[in-house]
Amino acid sequence: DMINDTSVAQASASIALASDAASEAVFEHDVVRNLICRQARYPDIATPQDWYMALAYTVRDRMLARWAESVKNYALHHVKVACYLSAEFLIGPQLGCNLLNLGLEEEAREAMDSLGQDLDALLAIEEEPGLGNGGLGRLAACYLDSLASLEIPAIGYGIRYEFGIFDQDIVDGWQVERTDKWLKMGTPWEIIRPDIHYYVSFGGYTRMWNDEQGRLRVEWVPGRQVKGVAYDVPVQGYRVNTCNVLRLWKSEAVESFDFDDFNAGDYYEAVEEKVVSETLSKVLYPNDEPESGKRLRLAQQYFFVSCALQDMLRLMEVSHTPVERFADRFAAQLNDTHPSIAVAELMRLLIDERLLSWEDAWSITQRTFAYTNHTLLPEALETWSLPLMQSMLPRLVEIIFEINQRFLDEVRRALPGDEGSVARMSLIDEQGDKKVRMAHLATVGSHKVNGVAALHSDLLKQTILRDFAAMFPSRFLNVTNGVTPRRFIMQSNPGLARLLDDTLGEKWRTDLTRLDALADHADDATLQEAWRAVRRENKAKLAARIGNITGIAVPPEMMFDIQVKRIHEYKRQHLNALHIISLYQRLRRDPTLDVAPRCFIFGGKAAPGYDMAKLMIRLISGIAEVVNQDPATRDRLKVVFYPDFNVKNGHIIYPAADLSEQISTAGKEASGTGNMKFMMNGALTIGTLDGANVEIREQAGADNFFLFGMTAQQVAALQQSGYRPGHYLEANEALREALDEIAQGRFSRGDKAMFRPLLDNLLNADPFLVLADFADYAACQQRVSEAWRDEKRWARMSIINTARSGAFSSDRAIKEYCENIWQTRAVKIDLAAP
Ligand code: AZC
Repeated sequence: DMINDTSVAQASASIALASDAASEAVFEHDVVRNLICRQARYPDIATPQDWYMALAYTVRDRMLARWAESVKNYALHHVKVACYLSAEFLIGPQLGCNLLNLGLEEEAREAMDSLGQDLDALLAIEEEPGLGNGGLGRLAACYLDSLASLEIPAIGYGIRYEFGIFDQDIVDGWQVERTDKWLKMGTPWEIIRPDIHYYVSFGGYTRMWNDEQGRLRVEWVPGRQVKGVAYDVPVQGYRVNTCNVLRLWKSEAVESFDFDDFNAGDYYEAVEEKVVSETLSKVLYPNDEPESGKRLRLAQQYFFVSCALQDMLRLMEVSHTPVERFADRFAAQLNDTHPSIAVAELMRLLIDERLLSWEDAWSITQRTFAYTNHTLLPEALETWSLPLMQSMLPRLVEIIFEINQRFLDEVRRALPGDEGSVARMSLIDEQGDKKVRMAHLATVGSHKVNGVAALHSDLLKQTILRDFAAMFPSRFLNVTNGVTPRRFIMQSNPGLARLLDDTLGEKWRTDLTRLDALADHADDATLQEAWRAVRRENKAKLAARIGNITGIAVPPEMMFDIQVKRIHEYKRQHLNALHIISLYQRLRRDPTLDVAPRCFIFGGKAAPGYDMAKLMIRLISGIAEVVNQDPATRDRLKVVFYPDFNVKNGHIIYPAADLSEQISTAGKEASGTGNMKFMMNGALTIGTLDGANVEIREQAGADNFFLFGMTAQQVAALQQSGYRPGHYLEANEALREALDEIAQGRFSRGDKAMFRPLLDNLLNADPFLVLADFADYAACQQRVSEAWRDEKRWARMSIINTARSGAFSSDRAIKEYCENIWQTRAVKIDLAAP
């Protein structure tokens, strides 16, 4: 009723708006109130963790009022909602970005100050939810930030892993994994919704029957069921009232398990089933490429996707919208193939449970889904063994078969007699053990398919999805990745943000392309001096942190040359390492050698089962151990392996980089997003023509980018013609010496066997052409050294890199998704003043 409605709106607005400049006292009061009412502590005995929680709840309250208002508006206006389906959301620490987006940072700082607490210290104790591996998961988080900031109705759907990506320790130079404990102290950022839950079936069999209307129906009689419960994380837009939601599913055992119906056998087996149910959302698979055949991984994928789709159908129901209009109300993006079983699951829900015809269901499905591919690496393309899938998801396999049959009929009509194309495009790989090709399922079930950088999208059409691109050319497009400037400039580099405000005004904060105007001032001596001052401070901060963590003293005047990302052969950390060794050798030989003093910083996790990547970490540690204590090079060369690279550590690392290493073998890195974070913060890039590097160089200008290496075409041609790493070894003495020094045990405390696998691999196979690109890389690094000597030139190049980074805002990317794929529009959320 009216009176009630008004009072609710007023209450909500007053909670949300309690953060006006005039209400610092209210904020402070709310913190103390939360300290008592949520932590049951008075200020005099509260721990820093208590204060953190009290502050976080105070911030959260203001978001929840906005969230309630956003939800009400979406429902009221029957708007289309973008649903981002992703097995990973690497959202990073929450308090700082929520304060920033709400515009509450100063207020919070002052309030905590008068309570005798230091805001920065409280920010530092937050454990980040590591619900992702790397680029793909972090991209999903940047996109949620942009969606909310652009006021687009959106829901992120994923998994609430109890254990996220492991924490990394370095012990004796080796990576040691420790389980992540992000939930140990509880998290203030989630709202549990026990009322929002769904049942997900596994195993069993299907049977056909005729219903009362004489329709032939299929029933899936599952072997067991799992319950998915919604855990909601609010996603606050920047300086707008929009607050969207990230809905993560936690698996639980169903309350009442009927042994007879489910043939569970006996009591103990049933108990075991319960344990298995709760295992589903227990842990994130720590690989940045799929681990084949892992039953639990497939179960996780189906689990969260089924919960998400059931949730979307429920939202249709509560807003009294007929299911036929599903695709008008939802756009669902498949973040890689991990959620691609959604294509078959939506068909199942529409046909078996909502009784739609195949044709109607298929039309809805194709109009709803779109698929983003994130990799061309053949070993990373997800397939599932058909027998495994049949035993776990029998009904879904039937539907996949039907999709395939109808699709291949279409192929045969288009390409009569071309059974080669039929076999290549089939959703089932029939060679050897039969497998379901998830990328094919995603492509066939979507109306749009995109790659994540221009080069990658082109290669996608030329290689793994070539037949599909030929048959459905208008289905394919590119959306180059982007990153959020809120977290990666404003939050993590406040000094730069202030300088940008002073130079350009504040409009760049909501329209990053405005940074462009900075280029006009690139030679301005005053700006250059201020620019250098900001960078010096950022570097001093990182140097201090490195000192604390590793004990290595790094002078902030050195060039900070940084490579942080997952450790992988295709990313070629070992190319960087070989160059450092050869530089070290040159410096020892000629102590007067005129090269820029440099600190090489590495960070990144290796998949626990990826021995070669772990050996690469050991090599870098070994080089650091030798180089850092050699008096001959002490002031000129430092090497650091920064342990446990994650979002939080990224905040201090990106703003301190002079040089960003983006040196993957051309054609292998789909986009990269770290490259963009570095660029925004004023680092220059040394890189190959790979992924988004190509566009970064276009934007920055060739003069402001250090390019080296083979092109993707040259890489393909060389590999085709029979690559011989030995050939490059013979031609390059520095390279021979570097490899030889490793072989002699120089970086393994005399152990000549330790790096044998790495050396053998480079000498005999070198699948990522490290040796072929070495000479050009070393020459390019020489140019970097020379450029560094000219302070003014370097400052100019740095300023121009930031100036041209506007194109790499995730706001730009999200606008492209909205316009070209989702057809979703912004909805303004107003808060009635109390
Ligand atoms: C990554 C790609 O390797 C990277 O190039 C890209 O920038 C990023 O996705 C976002 O598009 N892929 C992954 O991280 N993949 C997984 C499974 O983690």
